Amino acid sequence: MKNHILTMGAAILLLGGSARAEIKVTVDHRENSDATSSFKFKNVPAPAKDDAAAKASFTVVDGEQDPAGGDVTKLNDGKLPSEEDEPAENFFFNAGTEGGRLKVSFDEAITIKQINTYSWHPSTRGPQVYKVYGSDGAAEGFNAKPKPGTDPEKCGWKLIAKVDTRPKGGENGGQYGVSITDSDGPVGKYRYLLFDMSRTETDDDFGNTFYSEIDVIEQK
Ligand SMILES: [Ca+2]
Ligand SMILES: [Ca+2]
Repeated sequence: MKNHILTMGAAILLLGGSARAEIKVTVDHRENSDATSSFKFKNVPAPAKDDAAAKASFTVVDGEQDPAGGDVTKLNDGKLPSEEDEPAENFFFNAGTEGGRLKVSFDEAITIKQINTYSWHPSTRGPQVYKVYGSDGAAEGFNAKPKPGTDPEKCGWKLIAKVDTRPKGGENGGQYGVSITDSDGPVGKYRYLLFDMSRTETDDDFGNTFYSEIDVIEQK
């Protein structure tokens, strides 16, 4: 009990003096009835065409692409699906699989201001569940392609954010926009990003999210 009280005291002190930078995950959602191909949200910027991700290369590090969907270039082509169920305009991991890992590589380390991810589907493939890591690739023992079972944080990657946009109840379809920022400046300076994506449910085979675009906005 004594320990517990001490811990609480320390936590309050930390909060009291918090001018510390903090990663912020902003989630926005539009119901199917309200969503349009422009992906306009109240609190998350609309997808961009000329962001830093447009010139980056996207590769699947682990998992299988669903052949019914588009390939990874759908994530940075600046194009968006025009309707709620348009597999060819989205990238998603294969039906019946747990998800997978995607790497985004830039030519050199860039200062990242925002990481924004967008998805659209009428039901359980709408919400986004992922962790995103960053790396400059310089750490000793850096693993550029960590497979499942390998914790990226143990091989040169830093956890940037955990994202889970699944609603607590009710309908989970629609359009989702996520924006990862920092309360006090850039998100970080990274050459590589790693997305560890999970399916949203296991009730059926169709829980892997329809990702329409991933934007990385550089701090100029
Ligand atoms: Ca883009
Ligand atoms: Ca796209």
